[in-house]
This record gives sequence, C-alpha cells and structure tokens, in this order.
Amino acid sequence: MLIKRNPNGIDLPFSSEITPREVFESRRSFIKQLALGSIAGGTLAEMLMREAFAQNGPKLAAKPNPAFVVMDKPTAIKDATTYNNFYEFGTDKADPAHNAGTLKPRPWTIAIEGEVKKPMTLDLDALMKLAPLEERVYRLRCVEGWSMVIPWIGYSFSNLISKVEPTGNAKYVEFISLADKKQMPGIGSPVLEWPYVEGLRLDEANHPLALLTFGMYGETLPNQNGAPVRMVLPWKYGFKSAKSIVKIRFTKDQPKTAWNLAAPQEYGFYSNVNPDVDHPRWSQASERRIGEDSFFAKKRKTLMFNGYSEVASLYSGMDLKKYF
Ligand SMILES: Nc1nc2c(c(=O)[nH]1)N[C@H]1C(S)=C(S)[C@@H](COP(=O)(O)O)O[C@H]1N2
Ligand SMILES: [Mo]
Repeated sequence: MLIKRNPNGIDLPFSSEITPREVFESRRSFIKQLALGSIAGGTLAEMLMREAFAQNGPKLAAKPNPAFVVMDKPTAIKDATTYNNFYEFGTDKADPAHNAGTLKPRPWTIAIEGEVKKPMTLDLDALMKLAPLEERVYRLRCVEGWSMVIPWIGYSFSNLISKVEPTGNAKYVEFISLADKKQMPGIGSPVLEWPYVEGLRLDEANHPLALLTFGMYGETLPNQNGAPVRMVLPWKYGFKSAKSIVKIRFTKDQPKTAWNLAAPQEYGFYSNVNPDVDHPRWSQASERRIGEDSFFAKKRKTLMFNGYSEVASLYSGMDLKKYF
C-alpha cells in the first residue's frame, strides 16, 4: 500500500493506487502455498491458527426485507471476509482477517449518551432486542474505488433513536469504535487518531436505510467486519460505517471524525458517494466490483448516492461539491 506523507507528518494510508485485485489474488495464493508448506516462512500450524481465528460467527436468523434489496449478485462471503479495511488490525486488506482473532465481541456493552432524555448502557443482547432483525442486501462503496454487495442483518438505527429520545439540542450522532491496544494490534501505529470516530447529522441517522448491523450472510458479524455491532450506511463511502462500536453520542456540534481529522481536504464530513466529486488523488466516476474485477473486466459506473436516490431530499439546497 502506498502511504503518502503530508506536510504535517500525518500518514494518509488510503492508497493513492488501489491494490489491484490481481496483486491481491496472487498474494492470497502465495499465502495458500505457504499453508501447503510449498514455500518456507511459516508453519502450517500458524496458518491454521490464523484461519481458525478468521472463522465466521454463529448463525443469526433474520427475515429478508424486500424493501431493501439490490438486484446485484452478492459478493462471495470469502471475499467480503478477507478483503477488508479495519485499520485497528492493520492497513493491508488481508490484515483484518489475519489479525482480528484477538477481538473479543462478547461480552460487549454499548453506551448511548449525550443529548438524550434516556441515556442507556446496554449489553449486546439487549441492544439486539430493541427491534426485529432484518436481512438487507446493500451495496457498499469504498472511497478507494471498489465495491461489494452484502446481505447484512440488523435494524434501522431510527429504532434506537426513538428509544433514547434525543433532546431538542441533538443535531448530530457520533459513533465511537473500540480502541483497545490489547485486542487491536493496529492501535499502536499512529495512522489515525484513535478511537475511530464517525458521525452523521441526526436526520441522516434517522433515515431508514441507516442500518445498525449485527450480522452478514446469515451469521453474526465476523470480527474483521466489525463484530459485534457496526453501522452500514450504503449511500456514503464505506469509511462512514464505523465498526465495533462501543459508544453512541448525540451532540449539538458536528463530530470530529477520524478521516476528516487525518486529511480534511480529502475526506469530508458528509462523504456521500458522488461520481461528480473526485477525490483529490483519484477519480470517483467508476468502481471495481470485488469478485468481477479481473484485469480485463470493465469497471462499473459509480451512481450518485451509490444508487440510493431516496436520500437526495436530505441534501436539498446543499452544494454537494462544497459539502463533500
Ligand atoms: N473502526 C473502524 N471502522 C471502519 C474502518 C476502520 O478502519 N475502522 N474502515 C472503514 C472502511 S474504509 C470501509 S470501506 C468499511 C469496510 O467494511 P467491510 O470490511 O465490512 O467491507 O469499514 C469502515 N469502518
Ligand atoms: Mo473504505
């Protein structure tokens, strides 16, 4: 991965050149060969340990909600669980699957605080019971130029909002990920300010598409995908969807979010998928769909709001080039 050092000495680890799929694939087959013992440099036992750690969770039942399904073919679970961004476990796409075995997704508590009439601290089971779980097939578009289609399991975040009753002062919601050095080897490196923080305007968070997510592919979330609870915001670039959330704070002021702090000229607060607003270092007009992106495969055109045009009214009257 190419790391650009900016004048303040902050590393900007989002690759200016996306790791081509072929390179990633060849790396993966290298790892397989390593496991088969045909290349020196790692014992089979070590490889099997890592594979075991990367295993998917127990089954999680949820009724498909046909109102939230895209017709695109879902990404293979193998790809969705081995090609990840989760910098708390390393900056390489393969790192989270290899390293996230140290994350303990149970027991887990989540604190909901700030500008709410009913602040609460819930354990995972209580949180999961706030509303019926649904399966929804969403596209997720990474700011780096690739996308996946994943059957997620969760419920609209609006269910949680109504339970905690925001005060009249609440204008934003802040999502704070776990930052535990003992469980997360990547926390030692200063690639971002930890904890990873993301945020939404309250009305964005109330949009039915905003999914508080506990599972994928009929199973509880694998650690590398943000176990045990994360957001999925399909009309925004992937980095807005914070993983392994421990705290949700309702605020008066716009939250200071991790990527915006690291590189404000590159990652705005809104970060809606927008093919007309290029990243300063690359175009956002098209994307590679993971799984169909061989060297010769055509890229797909990126759609405004990632195709979720129903969110457009949230931004009426806003200059989306300014509020990128
Ligand atoms: N806490 C935390 N959340 C995170 C990230 C991260 O590094 N840390 N990466 C983001 C990015 S850049 C993307 S594209 C998505 C990837 O989610 P996935 O691995 O489930 O596809 O998670 C987002 N959530
Ligand atoms: Mo991303």
